[in-house]
Amino acid sequence: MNNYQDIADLFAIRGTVAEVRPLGEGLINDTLLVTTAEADAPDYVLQRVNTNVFPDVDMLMGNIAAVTRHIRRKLEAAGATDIDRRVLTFMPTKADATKLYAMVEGQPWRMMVFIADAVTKQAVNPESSEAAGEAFGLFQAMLADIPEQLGETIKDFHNMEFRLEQLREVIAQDPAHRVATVQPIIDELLGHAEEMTVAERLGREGRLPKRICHCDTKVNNMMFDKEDRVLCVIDLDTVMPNFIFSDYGDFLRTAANFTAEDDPDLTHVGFNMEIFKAFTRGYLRSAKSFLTPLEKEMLPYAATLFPYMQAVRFLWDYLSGDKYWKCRYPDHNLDRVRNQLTLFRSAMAKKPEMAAFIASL
Ligand code: GN1
Ligand code: MG
Repeated sequence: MNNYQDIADLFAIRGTVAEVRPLGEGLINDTLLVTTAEADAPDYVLQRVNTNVFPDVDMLMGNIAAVTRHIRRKLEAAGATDIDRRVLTFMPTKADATKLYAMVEGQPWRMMVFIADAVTKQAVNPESSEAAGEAFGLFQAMLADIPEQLGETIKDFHNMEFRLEQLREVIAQDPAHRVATVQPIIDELLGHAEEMTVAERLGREGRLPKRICHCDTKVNNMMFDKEDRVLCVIDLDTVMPNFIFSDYGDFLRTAANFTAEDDPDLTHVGFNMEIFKAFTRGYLRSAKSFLTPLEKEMLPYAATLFPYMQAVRFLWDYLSGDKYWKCRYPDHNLDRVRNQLTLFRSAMAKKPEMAAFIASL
């Protein structure tokens, strides 16, 4: 069965399928829009789960079911209107009402309600950063008391000790014979290893909790309505327990860089304090309900941790022979490393200014 319409028919949706066509400008044809014939039935998004990245589909969809159910209850309790646009709704299969995905020729597919009259954004300005900060903080806040124990959909995804271990291993093996060419970068990164793994140590000492995080907090992972208000957070595949630094730090890594993460012109790279301030203001507004003083105090560390972690991950891939990230030219990964290392240095230099701003709020 490779007809999308047949796949769509496996799900217990409201209305009858009228048409299935690719959604968005992505080249990969695994996200589709399913329109229904009836005016009062919603349209749907049909999506294939990438099992190379997410091998445990049961865990993945179990997490998503728990998260969306919990947020829905919170919104209902708060008397929110428009709940179907404020949280994603995944559809059960016809064969098994407890299952939110269907296997088709070894590939898992899922179906969710399409959120009408909504847009995503690619770029941020201070205004949308503040809205994003508030929305991601609210997302964490709503999930702070989720009863289910969520699984790690990508094991050790944002574990800095693990990422450094991976780097040390590939340095020892040097499979692509590139270690000698990047020794100064290796030395600089490993020189910060101790201070950048402080979260893992505090976690072991029981001083830093893991909470449910989104773990892919880019501005294009939220939907806005026509009035530019945030409707909801999407792309829930990486939702898992982590230190809250994941969502705070990774957003700033992408949004507060003056340029793209692979810009080879390092004079463009730097940490943008205007975006930092706006995002932090929004985030603290909604996250203050659950953040501990230590978590709050460590937010500037989080802003430095993610450029650092990304530099380590890109360097690991470069030394491995470019196996994880797609490269458009031979030293693409090395340009990414240099870019993220430059951003890391810039963020490190601004840590005192960040701390002063947070204290002033
Ligand atoms: C990957 O594919 P994308 O852009 O959503 C990576 C992130 C990195 C990012 C860097 C599952 O995300 O962790 O920050 O590349 N996601 C995974 O470009 O590894
Ligand atoms: Mg993504």
